[in-house]
Amino acid sequence: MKWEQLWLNYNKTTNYIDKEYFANIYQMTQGDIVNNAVKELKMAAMEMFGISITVEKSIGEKQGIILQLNNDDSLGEDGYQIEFEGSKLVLSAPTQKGILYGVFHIIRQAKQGEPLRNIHKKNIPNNKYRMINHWDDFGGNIERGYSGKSFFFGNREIMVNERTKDYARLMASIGINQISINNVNVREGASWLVTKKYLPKVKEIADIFEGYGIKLFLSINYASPIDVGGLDTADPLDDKVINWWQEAAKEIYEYIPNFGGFLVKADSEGRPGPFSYNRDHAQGANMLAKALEPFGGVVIWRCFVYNCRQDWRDTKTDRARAAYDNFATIDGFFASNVILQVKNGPVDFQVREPVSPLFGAMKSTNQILEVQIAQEYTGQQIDLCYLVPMWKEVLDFRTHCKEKLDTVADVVAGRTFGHVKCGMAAVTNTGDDSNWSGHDLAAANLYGYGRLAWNTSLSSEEIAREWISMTYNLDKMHEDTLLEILMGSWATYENYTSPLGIGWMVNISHHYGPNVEGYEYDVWGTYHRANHLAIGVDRTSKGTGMTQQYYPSNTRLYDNIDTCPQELLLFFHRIPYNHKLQSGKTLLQHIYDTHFKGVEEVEEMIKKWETLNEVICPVVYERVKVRFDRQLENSKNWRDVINTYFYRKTLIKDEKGRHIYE
Ligand code: GCV
Repeated sequence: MKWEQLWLNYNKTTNYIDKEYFANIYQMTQGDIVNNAVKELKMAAMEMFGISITVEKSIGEKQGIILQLNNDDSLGEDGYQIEFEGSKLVLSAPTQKGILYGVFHIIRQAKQGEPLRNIHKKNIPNNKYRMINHWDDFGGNIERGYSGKSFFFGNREIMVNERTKDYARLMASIGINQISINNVNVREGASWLVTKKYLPKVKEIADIFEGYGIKLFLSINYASPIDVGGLDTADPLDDKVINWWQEAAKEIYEYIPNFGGFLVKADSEGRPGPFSYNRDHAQGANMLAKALEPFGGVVIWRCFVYNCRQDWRDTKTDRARAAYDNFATIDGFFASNVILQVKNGPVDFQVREPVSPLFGAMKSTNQILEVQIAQEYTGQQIDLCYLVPMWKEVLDFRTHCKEKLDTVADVVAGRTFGHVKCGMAAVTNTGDDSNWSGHDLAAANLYGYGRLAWNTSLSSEEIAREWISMTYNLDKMHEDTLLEILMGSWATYENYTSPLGIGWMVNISHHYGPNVEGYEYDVWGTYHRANHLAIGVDRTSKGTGMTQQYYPSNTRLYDNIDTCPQELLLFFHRIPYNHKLQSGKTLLQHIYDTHFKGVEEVEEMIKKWETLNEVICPVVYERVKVRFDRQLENSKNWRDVINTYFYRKTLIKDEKGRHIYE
């Protein structure tokens, strides 16, 4: 199957002021990564300017780009510096990786038509870990995948080909430096990936990744000592188990010396874990950490641990409390090469959630923020939902764990508590579709995640604009149109789906389309408890107490119905339909209005897209158009299901007299 090059499609650029720099490369350091960096420059120079680059190993007279190592430790492992010296642009870094990132920066600058002299001198990523998680199954399907099948696995075989390389290039170009290739739900024989049955082939992927500065991780099955090793236990304190993992780690590093480590989903949604042996998660994680430690590996341990066999009649257990309840009390007990991976919200990647109270709560534990690029609950890459604004809100959230440097961005960058193993991870939206992400515009989320993980102070708009100009050749007016489409899309999606942070009104299992009571009487702990008078779960100090998991000023903010941000009102409070919001509207009228508005906004988006008909290539234009048509149908369905549901519950009519089905 053919695949596209996304933002690395270096189409012709005319009149670029600094193109002469691309004529000569002075490559002062050799190695796989820097050689790949030079290949990128060659490709870009040829495709953008028709220039065939000359590469020399010593610095000559002609205008050009110098690539060299430096000793500037302040740049860290991945940072770089770009300076001008006479007719030369000097790109230097302490590592080859830094040079690779700098090269992609130069190409980005040129592709956007920006003069090279505007490049900032030093560029150091905010986050040390900028990770991608694949939920690719060994059989080739992708859990929550909406863009085809896996390009790593098919039929329990590992695939390594040109696409693997193009993928590594794409990821490196946006600064990704760690990738876990298999699903955290380790099944279909994927437990065996850590054994010599598959390691030679995993190594082939790891080698390609390494050439682009990326470390490979594997998701592991906590019960592997039983399922693979034939032991009778996976108890982390059992010597046989400890030994089994130590031997497994040794073998992995014999094949892949640069192996990153393990990603672990334990005691979650049916996955095995230390709870089965009455051990806590620190004991569970530390055992693996010890096995990896001699080789420099890390354990990334997910905090998505909750009771998924709840009784809907039980109003005491609150799933939103679970991650904090399970982990905050064991802060300080984790080994230094364990990193806890925390989902952005306390529940599960809904279109609107508060920030997880675990951020800022664990002062002595490395933390990674996990977001979901795959649009499981946000339209499944059929509906458009540009997610960078959501991630920005999460990163900018002030935890109040300290007076200063207390945002989530500070915590996961290590600025708050001085953690060194931390950063961001994201569940990817890629598959083997020719455009990688199903919806062409969903590639903005993939691109945006990488750029944001590198530099959390970039704005959503800057990132969107950059992605547009890297991907399409549009004039300013059309670029603005596409920007507007992207920038409004999260709010639009939120408008026509579940209101004010209540979440979950989706069809069960596959999670697309409305089903208001789909999860209501089920076991997953995701209840809205609507009756004819009110809706919502009281999570305040008077209710489940979940608000008390935040630092006091946030507890107060959320506890008080008058100060609680409106968009989270139904997450934290149980509210009667006639409650007046700050806008002066009743809750019910707000629900009706946003749902009518959401559909109108989709219609607007489509009109805007249609103005791009002549300027976007026909294949892409049509692909997106087809998805927009489906989105319109979906939004109408949501509007009508939600409005009808609440009308039937309350028998209160829409003030504006619009049509609501009875
Ligand atoms: C990989 C949600 C998804 C699951 C996913 C899980 C997780 O529950 O629906 O498909 O499993 O999150 O993050 O582990």
